[in-house]
Amino acid sequence: MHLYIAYKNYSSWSLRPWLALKMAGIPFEETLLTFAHDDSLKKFSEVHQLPAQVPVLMVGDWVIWDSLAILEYLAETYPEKHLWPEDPQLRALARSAAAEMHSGFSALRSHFPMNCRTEKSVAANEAVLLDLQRLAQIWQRFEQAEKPEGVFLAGQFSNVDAMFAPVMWRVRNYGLTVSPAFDRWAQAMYELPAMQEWLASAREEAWHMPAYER
Ligand SMILES: N[C@@H](CCC(=O)N[C@@H](CS)C(=O)NCC(=O)O)C(=O)O
Repeated sequence: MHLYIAYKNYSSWSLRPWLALKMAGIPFEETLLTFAHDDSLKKFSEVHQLPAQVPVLMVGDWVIWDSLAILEYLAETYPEKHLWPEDPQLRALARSAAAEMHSGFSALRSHFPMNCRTEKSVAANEAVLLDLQRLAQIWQRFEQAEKPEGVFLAGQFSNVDAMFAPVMWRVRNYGLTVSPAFDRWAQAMYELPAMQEWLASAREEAWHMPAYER
């Protein structure tokens, strides 16, 4: 199993399946393709007839593209890893939130690009404040749900935490405010050895992308 990703410092979509694989302890190889510093992603996408985007998971000679599709594949292929919650209601809640992350939060995503290395205080505009309020609502809904013990959204770590992982970097690194429940989750996510491993790699990268710097 081979995961293709982009810059660890900047590529929020790459982080999601990478973190799920690490947290589940599923062995995989990884290759970093860049899209602003050479044509490795372009060439890869041409060979495999894909959009020039990562993440992409290769399993043998077949291919799964798109972060959420990869997370679904992992959950199906490794049911013993419980990458979605077992309880159907909690699973539906986790999937709803993951899908909302996948298709929404455009203000937060565009105004506060993930940048693991940066740490600065940046004020949120009206549209971003609405996204932050929506995050607080989601966190409250998980707080009120019946779920197993644990610090993650659905108790134990699951795909919904992977989907929101880049939001932790955005909120933390730009000094944004969501809610105390979000802060508890964010601290637990930050302390994960896998997240620290990602951060260490991001810090080692020499690539610099002005469009992702605030
Ligand atoms: N919907 C896709 C989005 C993937 C995506 O936008 N990936 C970015 C990296 S974070 C990318 O490959 N960008 C290439 C480019 O901008 O040229 C997914 O969820 O996997």
